[in-house]
Amino acid sequence: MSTSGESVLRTQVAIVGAGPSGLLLSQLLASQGVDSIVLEKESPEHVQGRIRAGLLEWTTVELVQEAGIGARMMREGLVHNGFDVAFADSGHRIDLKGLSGRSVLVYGQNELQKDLIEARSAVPGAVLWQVGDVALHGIDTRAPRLTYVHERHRYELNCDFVAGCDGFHGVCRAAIPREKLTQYERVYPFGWLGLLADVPPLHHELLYAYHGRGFALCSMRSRGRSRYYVQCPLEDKVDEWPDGRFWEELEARLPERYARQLVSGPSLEKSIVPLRSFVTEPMQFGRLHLVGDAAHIVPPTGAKGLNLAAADVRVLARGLVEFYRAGSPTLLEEYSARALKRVWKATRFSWWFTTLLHRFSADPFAERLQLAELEYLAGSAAAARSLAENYVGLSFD
Ligand code: FAS
Ligand code: PHB
Repeated sequence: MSTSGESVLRTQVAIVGAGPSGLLLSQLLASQGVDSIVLEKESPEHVQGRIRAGLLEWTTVELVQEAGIGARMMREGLVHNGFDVAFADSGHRIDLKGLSGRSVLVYGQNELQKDLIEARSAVPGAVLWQVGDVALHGIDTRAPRLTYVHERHRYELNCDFVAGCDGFHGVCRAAIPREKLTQYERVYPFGWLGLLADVPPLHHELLYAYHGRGFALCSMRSRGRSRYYVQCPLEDKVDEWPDGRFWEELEARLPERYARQLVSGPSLEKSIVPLRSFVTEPMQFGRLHLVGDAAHIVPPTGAKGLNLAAADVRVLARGLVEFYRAGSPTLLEEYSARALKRVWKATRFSWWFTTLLHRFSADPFAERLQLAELEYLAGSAAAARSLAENYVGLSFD
C-alpha cells in the first residue's frame, strides 16, 4: 500500500487501451515472456461490439498468426485477390494478386477483437476492464507509473514502459508536453455513413464507386453479411437516413450491372464517421510509446487504420523483446522513426485514394482531373500496380 492509500502493482509494460493495438501488443509480448497489464475504460462487450475495419493486409494476418490467435481468422476470413473501381457507369478490376503478388483478408475488426479478448481473458489480470481516471506519471524517467480507479479503489501501477494504445481521444498523447509534439491534420469536408446488414454482398469482391452524387463502397463481413458506405455531408445525422433512403442512395451511385445485384435488408448497425488525416510526431516521449490511433488517423478509404496500428505493434513488440532479452534499447529508441516511415506512406495513399474517389465542392475542373486519373488507372498497368502495392500494404523496411 502506497503512502496515499493506493494499492501498488508492478508490471514490465503498462498498456492503456484494449482495442486492437493494446490487445495485440499484450498478446505478442506474452508470447515472448514479457509481462504487461492492459487498462481499458470500457467493458469487453462494448469494445467487442464496435463495428469498424473490415480488411487486413497480409502482414497483419501474419502478425495475428505470430501472436497465436489466427486459427478462426484463417477459417472464417475471406481471401480477396482484387477489387473493382466503378466510374462513368462501368467497373474496372484491380488485380491485387497479379499486380503485387499479395492478397488481403476480409475479417471484421470486431471478430479480431473477439479472438484477442478471448486469448487475453485466459490470463487472469492481463486486462482490467472499466478502469477510470487513468493518469500517467514520470514518463520521462526510468520509473514511469500509472494511477487509476478500478472497482471504486485507487491503484498505482509501476512499470518500465507505457504503451499508449488508447486511440484518438485517449489520455496518452495528451500526457506528452505539447511543445514536444508536432501534429499534422487534414479534416475532410464529408463523412461516411456505414450500414451493416445480413444480406449477401452484391459482388464477390469489394467495389469502390466514384459518382457525381458522392462516393460509395460495397464491402462485406462474410458471404451472408454486407457492409456498405455512402459519402454524406458532415452535418448529417443517422436518424435522417432511414434504411430505405440509404438503399436508394447506394443504388443510385452504382453502375447498372452492380445495382441490379443489390440485395437490401434491415440494418443491424448504422453510423456516421468523420474523415481526417492526422499524424503526431514523434510517436514516443521518454518511456511512453504511442501506438495506432493514439498517434495517427487515416480516412478509411484505403483500409489502413487497423493495419497501421498492427504495423506499429510489430515494431514496438520487437523493440521491447530486444530490450528485455538482449538488454539493447536500440530498436525502442528507433521506434518512432521506423513507425513514421510507414505511417506517412499510408497517410499519403489514404489521402490520395480519398481525394480521387470522393466528391468535393462542385468544381468542374477537379471532377475532370478525377475522371482523367480514373481513366489512367483503368488503362495503365503501372498506375494499377502502384495502387495495388499500396493497398495490400508496403513491405517493411
Ligand atoms: P481504438 O480506438 O480501436 O482503441 C482504443 C481503446 O482505448 C478503446 O477501447 C478505448 O475505449 C480505450 N481508451 C480510450 N481512452 C482511454 C482511457 N483514458 N483509459 C483507458 N482506456 C481508454 N479502419 C479501417 O481500416 N477501416 C475502416 O472501415 C474503419 N472504420 C472505422 C470506423 C470508426 C467509427 C472508427 C472510430 C475507426 C475506424 N477505422 C477503420 C479505424 C479503426 O479501425 C482504428 O484504426 C483501430 O480501431 C485502431 O485501433 P487502436 O489503435 O487500438 O485504437
Ligand atoms: C470495411 O469493410 O469496413 C472497409 C473495407 C475497405 C475500406 C474501408 C472499410 O477501404
